[in-house]
Amino acid sequence: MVIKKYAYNEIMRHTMWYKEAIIYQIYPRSFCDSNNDGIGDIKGIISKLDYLQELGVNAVWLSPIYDSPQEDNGYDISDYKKVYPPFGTLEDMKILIAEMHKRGIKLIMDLVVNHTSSEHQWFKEALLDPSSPYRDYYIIKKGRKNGKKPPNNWSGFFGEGAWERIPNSEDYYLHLFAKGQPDLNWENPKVREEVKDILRFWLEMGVDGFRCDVITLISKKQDFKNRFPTIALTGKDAYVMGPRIHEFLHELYEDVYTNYDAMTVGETVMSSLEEAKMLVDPKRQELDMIFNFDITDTDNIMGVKYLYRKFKLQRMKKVYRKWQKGLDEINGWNSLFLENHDQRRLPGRFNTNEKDLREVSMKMIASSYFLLKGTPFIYQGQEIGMTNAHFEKLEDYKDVEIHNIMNLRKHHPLVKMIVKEKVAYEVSRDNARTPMQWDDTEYAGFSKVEPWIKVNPNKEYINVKQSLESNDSIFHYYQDLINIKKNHPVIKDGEVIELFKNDNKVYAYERKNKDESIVVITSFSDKPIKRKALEEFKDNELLLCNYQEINDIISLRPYEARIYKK
Ligand code: ISL
Ligand code: CA
Repeated sequence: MVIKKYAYNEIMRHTMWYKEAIIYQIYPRSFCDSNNDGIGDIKGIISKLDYLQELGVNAVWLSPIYDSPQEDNGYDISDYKKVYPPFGTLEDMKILIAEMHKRGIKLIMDLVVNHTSSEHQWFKEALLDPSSPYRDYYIIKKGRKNGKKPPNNWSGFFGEGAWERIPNSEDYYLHLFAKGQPDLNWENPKVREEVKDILRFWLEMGVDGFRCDVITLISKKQDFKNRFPTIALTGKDAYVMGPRIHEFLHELYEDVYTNYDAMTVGETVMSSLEEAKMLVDPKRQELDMIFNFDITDTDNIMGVKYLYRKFKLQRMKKVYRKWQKGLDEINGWNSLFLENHDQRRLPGRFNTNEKDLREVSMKMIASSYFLLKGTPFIYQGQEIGMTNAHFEKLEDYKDVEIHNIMNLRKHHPLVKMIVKEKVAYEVSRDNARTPMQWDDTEYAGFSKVEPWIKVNPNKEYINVKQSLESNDSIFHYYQDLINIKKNHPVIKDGEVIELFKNDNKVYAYERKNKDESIVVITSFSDKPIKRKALEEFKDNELLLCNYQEINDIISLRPYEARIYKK
């Protein structure tokens, strides 16, 4: 839908629908396979829209469906205006959008424009002919020592150097991710025009917004000098939050987003709160929301997921406190998430339980983040408590990232010492990418043939069919949380007041405005605990609890969660 172009200071360009959104993330390769070739597809998604409607979500973030050689499962795009054929066609996308809109569900596309695939026509032309105008679409520099060494010492995200030599030349191209993902040169105005053209193409088709992949990496310091070597990501001070990031984002906003009722959420790898505030300050018109990873880094060291550290609830509380308050100060909006396609699954993480207390602890952790201020996200399978894959053989893992890291371990004793094999498996992104478990049949109802990645054998008892049948399933608990969010405006705009602040086991908060107050109490303890202060709630209405009933007001059973209306 095209709406009128708003003036610069009219920040109501948006209906700000994203503040009412509950967003479900779909990883298309693993969601539902309609034609039984082992790979999920768009028609498969269409067949499950009623399920999403039943859950109650009103927006979907769809991981990339564009044409791609799939070196990084679609985060390597070879044609932005074509659908990856095994996923379907543009016609299927139009049907998907129409069917979603019919059900009151908006569609947010993944926008991957820090890099393209090396199979993109632009890159092919750039390599074929050094005088091609496409050469300047990428970051191509002469190597040192007549091309024997890369232009500088930067390293990328998948455990490799960030440069790849162009065959038969002294030149190298920059790739912060896999070799097949050359970085685009945003300094070139033509590249920015191409991006705008892609955005308009999809907005005209009716999509409602974009999740902007690694958007904080698009501007690079232009000196391309060596940087101080670090264990991971040498050069990050030159390529994270580069000098022109704000200018580039505002340019997209001005030239494209102002014409549509679209929202943007940026994946802001490694940006500080101060930087994030600039990105989402509505007055600056850059992004509407960002994904920050401080919460998912509470169980690792320095943001390196292979360096596991024991989870402490206080650390998590501190992060929530910091971001809830921080963004409020500038009227910015938070995103709330615990899982996505790059993260390990929740059961067993953050002190929760993967075994007998899985259900109750999943409901607890759901309550802990869902009703904070911001837009909650649910990653496919999270709503039924899907778990890590626990594959024992490397060959069962498919992600380029884990294969790179295991390869590095083979050749570098230091990496081998630092990254434990078991940890590498536990944090592998494939844990989130096993087929969605629809039922307990051989391939979990995802497909009738063997899927591209193995099904988790626990589909026997963790699956959608069972979750829909059982009244007290995790699915129904999410449904209840969604209803609370929808029916109580205080969850959208109320203040966030932290309770039990110094408690090492209980995370609790109140959402409060002039009309109402809702209190969320969650115990991260796997043992029963008593808290006298709970006495205060004895006359309050209990909106939701992850146990049948409350016998003793001051006793919290393992992982108990309560939501009161005050
Ligand atoms: O997944 C990570 C580490 O295991 C992250 O560092 C991740 O690479 C980073 O958050 C960027 O992620 C995004 O861009 C990547 C893609 O592989 C991820 O799937 C995507 O979410 C490159 O496009
Ligand atoms: Ca298929």
